[in-house]
Amino acid sequence: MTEMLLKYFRTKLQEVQRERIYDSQCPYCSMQCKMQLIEQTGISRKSYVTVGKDNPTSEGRLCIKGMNAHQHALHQERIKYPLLKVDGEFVRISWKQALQHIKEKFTAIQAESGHDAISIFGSASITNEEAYLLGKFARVGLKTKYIDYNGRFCMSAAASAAAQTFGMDRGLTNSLQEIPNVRCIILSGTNIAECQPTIMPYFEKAKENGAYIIAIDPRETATTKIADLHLKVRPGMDAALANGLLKVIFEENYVDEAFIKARSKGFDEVKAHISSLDWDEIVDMSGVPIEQIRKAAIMFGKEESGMIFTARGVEQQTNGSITVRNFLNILIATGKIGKPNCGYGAITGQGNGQGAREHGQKADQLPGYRLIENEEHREHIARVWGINKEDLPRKGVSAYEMMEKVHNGEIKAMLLMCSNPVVSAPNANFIKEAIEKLSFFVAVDLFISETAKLADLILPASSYLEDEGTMTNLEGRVTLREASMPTPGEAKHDWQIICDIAHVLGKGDYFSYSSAEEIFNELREASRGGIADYYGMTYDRLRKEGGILWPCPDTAHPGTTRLFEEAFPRPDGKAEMVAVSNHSEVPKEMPDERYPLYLTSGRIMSHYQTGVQTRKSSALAARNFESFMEIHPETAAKYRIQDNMLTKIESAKGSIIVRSKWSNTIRKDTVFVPFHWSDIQNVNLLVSDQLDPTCKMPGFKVCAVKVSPKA
Ligand SMILES: Nc1nc2c(c(=O)[nH]1)N[C@H]1C(S)=C(S)[C@@H](COP(=O)(O)OP(=O)(O)OC[C@H]3O[C@@H](n4cnc5c(=O)[nH]c(N)nc54)[C@H](O)[C@@H]3O)O[C@H]1N2
Ligand SMILES: Nc1nc2c(c(=O)[nH]1)N[C@H]1C(S)=C(S)[C@@H](COP(=O)(O)OP(=O)(O)OC[C@H]3O[C@@H](n4cnc5c(=O)[nH]c(N)nc54)[C@H](O)[C@@H]3O)O[C@H]1N2
Ligand code: SF4
Ligand SMILES: [Mo]
Repeated sequence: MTEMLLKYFRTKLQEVQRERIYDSQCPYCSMQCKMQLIEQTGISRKSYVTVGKDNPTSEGRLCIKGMNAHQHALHQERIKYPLLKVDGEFVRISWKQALQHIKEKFTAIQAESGHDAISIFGSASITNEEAYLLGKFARVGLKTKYIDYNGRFCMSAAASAAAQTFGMDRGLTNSLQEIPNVRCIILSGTNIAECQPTIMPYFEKAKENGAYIIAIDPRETATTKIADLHLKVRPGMDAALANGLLKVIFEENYVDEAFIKARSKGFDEVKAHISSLDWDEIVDMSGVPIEQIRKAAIMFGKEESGMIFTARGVEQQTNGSITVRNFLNILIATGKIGKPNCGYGAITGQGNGQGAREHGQKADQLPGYRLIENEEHREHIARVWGINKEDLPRKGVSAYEMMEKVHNGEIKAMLLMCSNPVVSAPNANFIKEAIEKLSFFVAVDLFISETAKLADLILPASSYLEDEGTMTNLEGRVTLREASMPTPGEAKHDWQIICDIAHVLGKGDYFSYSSAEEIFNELREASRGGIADYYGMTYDRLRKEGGILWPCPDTAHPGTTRLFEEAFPRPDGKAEMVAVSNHSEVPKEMPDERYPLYLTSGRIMSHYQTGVQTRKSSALAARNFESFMEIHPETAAKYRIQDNMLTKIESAKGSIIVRSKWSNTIRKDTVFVPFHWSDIQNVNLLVSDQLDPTCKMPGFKVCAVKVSPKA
């Protein structure tokens, strides 16, 4: 008996001590912090803890989201089997049945309505290999021109601005290591303290070194608190504010004549345009006092080095791309680009926000940042894919426009991978209506999201702990996410799902990969010679070197840390300045008598995007379990809204109900609501359908609303 008991306890003790470590990278933001999940098997249960791992970008740090990410990945509500909707209920089916069903539906729809009747909606949260494969699957597997992705709602304005001005779009033109040495930093419409928290030490070090930091945001945030000067811009008016900054820079002669002459064009037109602008209009439109504009411009102009960072506050506007170009005008005029400690950063959003916009998920793109309408580019990709150039579809339309085509019946089926547009797309009522009209809708997700709920078929995908592949972080550094945890139930990797569908559609020969690395090796060839050239990278190198910054054209190339030192990648080697009107493409729906306030939207530290993942994480959900509306007490008093009160917010498109939160530091004409909650709290029920004409970014950050106590 004693012997048996001893044996029992000995075995149990061994169980307690059993520990497994899984390497991965955080599934959330563009910092792509490296991490390890430690699994300890106890007597009756397993316990988990996530710790950071050293790497050149986050240097071992993690934020609260990363530390708790495993809670959603290991959540019991993960989908584990394909689910088919039968009489309004989801029932478990086998993969064989699911794939057969897709084959029948896709084949019938294309036979009746043509190749373009099927669309693909992708994501910047999947790996480079998967983003690449999804683009290939659209063009080769389905032969449809209709593919676009959630990155359209995220990075498209900054991407098109940098491509136009510099000839190349890589989020950061410099490495993060330079930030501590920058003398003056402008942070416009970026809340890094809550959205990329592990980047903060770079900026804190700059401050310790004496840098002057200027923040531009209609409200106070954890980021504006580190600034020496906070310009509380009127929502949507950054273009006018940047014109004001340029006006001071010209008037005080902080221009770098030699740089302008040698490295840019368009300067004279910009200078003439700026001198024609009236100060009263700039101050009136931007809502920022002239003394503050002067102070900011002088500080930026006089320092020997400076960097400008923008994020969605500036970019998610109906004039987002031209506004970013106006901030780039400031860099060029002062010669603060292509030099040490000088440059631009569009702070990337999603984990693979950078890589996913380089390899062909965008309606007009092919891998390596090639263009689908460029004959040479088509030829290169057709060769790599082993098809005729003529068989490559032409360019399609942007994400929101695709939804319009779904709504009007032109597009009849959709394969959605890793996005939740019912909550994240503007004009959410319309989006839901559109999706409900699809005759066949397949969603690939980890959970039954608000959008997946509308699907005819849901396919279970694997998470960041399970799915190996590369992710390109906010620096433009390609990193290898090692992930090896077994997938739950019958879940598969996104790339495997794409290959399986291609096989049943008879296109298996083009999609016969047995690992993510094999796909990467094809991607390297496809990107070779393109702007985003990954050819010189291998999994081995990425492992050994802790990531490589593109372009990296050959295997001996070390990668590129600072861009534009010699020339800009445009035909004449010069950056292109452009004159920007204060009025260009401002939103049609501005506050008026009926809807007197500006509504802007964004993020808080503890939740991610539409919240499907973070709301499943108990530690994160506990911090913020419902949405809210930030409002100035004086404004609140005007509309009889007390603190902590359920409030109705209405726009021309719809209405929502959230709790009020008084804040003395937000502009009095503006309210703010995060977009992490759905249904009655879904802020996108209010947002209009107006798009930036250049990049088709929706104007998420400006909407005219009225507020009242909930009846
Ligand atoms: N915690 C958290 N982190 C995230 C995410 C998340 O959901 N949660 N998402 C990730 C993704 S995909 C993205 S894109 C990034 C987004 O990162 P950010 O762009 O930094 O985040 P947002 O909160 O959307 O907007 C930034 C700021 O813009 C301000 N703003 C609003 N309107 C204007 C305006 O007209 N002009 C100016 N200058 N500022 C304005 C808002 O008040 C807000 O503080 O974050 C990434 N990281
Ligand atoms: N009002 C307003 N709206 C906005 C914004 C804003 O600031 N204001 N920001 C916009 C921005 S910047 C962005 S990026 C978008 C984001 O919008 P979405 O992409 O729609 O948001 P997510 O919540 O990230 O949705 C990701 C979905 O994919 C699932 N998922 C996660 N990992 C995987 C995976 O590996 N494979 C698969 N197949 N599925 C997975 C998740 O469970 C979730 O359902 O929202 C945009 N919408
Ligand atoms: S959310 Fe971003 S900053 Fe936080 S741990 Fe994840 S990758 Fe790092
Ligand atoms: Mo984003």
